[in-house]
Amino acid sequence: MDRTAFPPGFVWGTATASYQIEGATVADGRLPSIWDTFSRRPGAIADGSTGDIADDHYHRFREDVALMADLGLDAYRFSLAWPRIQPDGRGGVNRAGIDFYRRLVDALLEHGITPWATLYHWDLPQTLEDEGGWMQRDTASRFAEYTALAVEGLGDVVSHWITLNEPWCSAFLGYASGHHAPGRHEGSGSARAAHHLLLAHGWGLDEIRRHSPAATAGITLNLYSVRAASDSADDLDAARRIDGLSNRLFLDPVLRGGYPADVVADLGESAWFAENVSEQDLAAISAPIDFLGVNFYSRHTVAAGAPADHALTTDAAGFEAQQAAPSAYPGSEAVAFVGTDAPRTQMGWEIHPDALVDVLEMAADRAPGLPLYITENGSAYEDVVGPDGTVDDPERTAYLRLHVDACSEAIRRGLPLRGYFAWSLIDNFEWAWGYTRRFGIVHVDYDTMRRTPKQSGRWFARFLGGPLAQPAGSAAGHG
Ligand code: PNW
Repeated sequence: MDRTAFPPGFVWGTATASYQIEGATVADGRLPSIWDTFSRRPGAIADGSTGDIADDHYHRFREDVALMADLGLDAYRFSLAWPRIQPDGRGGVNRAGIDFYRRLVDALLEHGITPWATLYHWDLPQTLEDEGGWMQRDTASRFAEYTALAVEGLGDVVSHWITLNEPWCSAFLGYASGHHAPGRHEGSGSARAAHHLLLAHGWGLDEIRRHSPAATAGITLNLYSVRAASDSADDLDAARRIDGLSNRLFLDPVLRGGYPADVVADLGESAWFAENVSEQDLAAISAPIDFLGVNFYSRHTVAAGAPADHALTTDAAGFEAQQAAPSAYPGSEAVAFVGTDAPRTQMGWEIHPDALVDVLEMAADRAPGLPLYITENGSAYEDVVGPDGTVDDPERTAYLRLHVDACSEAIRRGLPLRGYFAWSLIDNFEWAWGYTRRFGIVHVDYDTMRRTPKQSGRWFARFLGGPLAQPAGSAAGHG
C-alpha cells in the first residue's frame, strides 16, 4: 500500500516538540521553562540529561526541513516555545522568538510543507510555575495572552493551530505522579490543573479566532482504548475509572460541554468543580473546533484490586524515582494495569493497532463529522547503528505500517480521519527518559549531530513517494 490508497488531500506529516529538539535554551532572550528546571532535579531524568542542546534544531532547522522534503511530507507539526515568545510568561512579545519560528515556517513553505503549530507542548515559563503554574486559574489567562502574541506574530504564515498537546500528561504526570515537569504531587487536586488547562484551550482558541479568523484550529488529546481484564463488576468499574480519567475527563468538556460527573466524583473533586467551574467556563472549553488531534500509542487493560502500575513503569529498566512515585490516576489507585501477551515497544507499551480505530470512534461518537487527525503515533526501539550510519529498524517500520493500515480501516468504516503525523521526525529528548529512548524515523548521532534516515524513514518516504525513496545516490545527502 502507498498513499494513493488514501483519499486525495489526506495529510501526511511528522511531529516534534520544541523542548525535545531545539536546544539553544538561552539563545535570543529565551528564559527557563519548567522542563529546564525539572530536568536538573536529581533522579528526574533517566540519564540525567537536559534539553540544553537536544538536536540543536534551533541552529539546524534548515537541514531538518530539507529532510522533511526528502521524505515527501505534506505537513510538519512542531511546537512553539512559550519562553521564547514571552520569556517570563507576561508582557510584550520577544521579537527574536517570533523571528526564529518565522525562519522555520518560511523554510517549510519554500518546500511546500504546511506548518501545524502547537502552542503548548509542556514548556511553561518557569516564572508562571513559581506563581503556582497550572494549579492557578490565572495561568489560563496568561496562556490566552501568549496565544494572542503568537498568532499576531505568525498568523499570516501559519494557518493550522493546536492549542494544547495532551493536557492529561500536563495535569497528571506534571501535578499528580510528578513524572513530568513541574514534578509536583498534588493528588486529586491535579484535576484542577486539568480544568485550568482546558480553560487555556478555550480562551486560547478565542484569541486564535480573533487574530486569525480564517485559521484552522483544534486541540490534541492522548486517547487510550481501555478494557477490563474480565467481565467482573469490579474490573468493569476499574475500566470505567481509567477510561474516565484518560479520555472522558477531556473529551466530554471539549466536545459535549460538561465534565463527566462520575470521574469528578472518583477524584473527590465534586465540590470544587461545582464551585469553580462556571457555565461560561464550559462554553469557552466547548467552543467549536475545526478538528480534534488524537495522539495514539497504546491500549490499557485494567483490573480491580492491585496498586496502579503506571504505563511508564512497565519497562523493566524503569528507574527508582518512578517506582516510588504517586499514581497518575488519583482517586483510582486501586486499579492494576494488566499486561497481555501483545508485543510491546521499548517503552513497554503494548502494540494494538485496532485500538487506533477504537479511539477515533470514541471521538466521533461525541462529535459526528468533526475532522480527526492522528497528530502523533510512533514507537521507541533500541536502535543498532550500522557501519554506514544507517539504522535497520524493522520493528519501527512494522509499527508504522500496522498503524497506517489501521488509519485506512478507520476511513473504510466512515470515520472522518483526515491525516496522520508520525512521532517523530528525529530522535529527541524523550522527557523523563532523556536520550535513552529513540522515536525518530531519522537517527541522530548526538556526538556529531548528524541526521541519517532510518529504514523506517525510507519506508515512509517510499509510501509517500518522496525523493528519498529514489534509487540510492539520487537523493540529496544531509549532515
Ligand atoms: C507523548 N504516558 O508523550 C508526547 O506528546 C511526546 O512529546 C512524546 O515524546 C511521545 O508521546 C512519546 O512518549 C507521552 O506515560 C508521554 O502515558 C508519556 C505518556 C503518554 C504520552
